[in-house]
Amino acid sequence: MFKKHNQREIVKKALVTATLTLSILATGGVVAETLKVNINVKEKDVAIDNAGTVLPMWTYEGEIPGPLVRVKQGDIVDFTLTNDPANKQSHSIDFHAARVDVLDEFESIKPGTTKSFTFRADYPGVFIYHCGSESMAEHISRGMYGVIIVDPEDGYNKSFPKPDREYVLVQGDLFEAGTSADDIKMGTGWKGVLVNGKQFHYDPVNDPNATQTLESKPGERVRIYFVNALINEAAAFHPIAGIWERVWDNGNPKNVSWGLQTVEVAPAHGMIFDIVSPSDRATNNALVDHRMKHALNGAISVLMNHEDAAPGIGRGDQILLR
Ligand SMILES: [Cu+2]
Repeated sequence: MFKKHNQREIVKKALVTATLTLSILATGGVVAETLKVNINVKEKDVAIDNAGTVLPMWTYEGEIPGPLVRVKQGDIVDFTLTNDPANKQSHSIDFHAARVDVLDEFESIKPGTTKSFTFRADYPGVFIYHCGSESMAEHISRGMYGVIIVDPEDGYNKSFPKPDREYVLVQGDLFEAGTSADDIKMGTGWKGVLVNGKQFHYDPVNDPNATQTLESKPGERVRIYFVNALINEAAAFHPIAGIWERVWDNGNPKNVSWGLQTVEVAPAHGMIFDIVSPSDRATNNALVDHRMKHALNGAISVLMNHEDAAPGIGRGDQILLR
């Protein structure tokens, strides 16, 4: 039924070992693709700040967040999870973009085993995936989360315009090393917020070790795919010195809001935020989780809007900056 078409890498930097097999299925003029995605779970030491401080984390593909998966609405995801034989824990994956059986597809698997399943990405938007194994609080907060973007089958149009730049921002928790699963669940031992795996990842103002910022040219439409992987708390996402031009709840083009300042993003939820900077001058924004204990413990990202913005940043494989 599915005709093998060709092979290419999905977001080459993000998906280290995952490969993507494209198949074309023509049914009544509708073209869907089957995308093969493989993700390996690795328990390993990972740097959680710009100074290179490492902690023992649990990861998808050794990175926090895990590989960015991007498909189009209607595509079939042919997925395989591998729990590395060197791991100690059972792990699993829960794709919020999938409609399946929690007891089947999302079951936990032991080290040295694999689990394969398929699902069709029926709803457009930006979705989290995460580990659902016991204790879910510990597995998520140790880094087991990532993002799947499902681009709408209708593509871009006047009400869902094509962005000039795109960035993925994922917030996750940081706990003291050695915090028990019960304490993590209740928030004891909480230290701060990781943005794409590091505190103040893109904030050289608050962290002299930060080397990256988000960038755009004045007047460009910048689209932020924001996912909140904090286990217990909502994020209050706000662009300091700016206004969200449009916000799409869950990233679905049908759920549009205009001209918002601060938007609550529930735990394990995602939204799309567009910002358009003034076109006649260079400006900077600080994209923050406006809960002060979040912002001041890591959840600030600088967006620089200037003529010298690097042409490749916010495009292609540079929408999730490692
Ligand atoms: Cu896990």
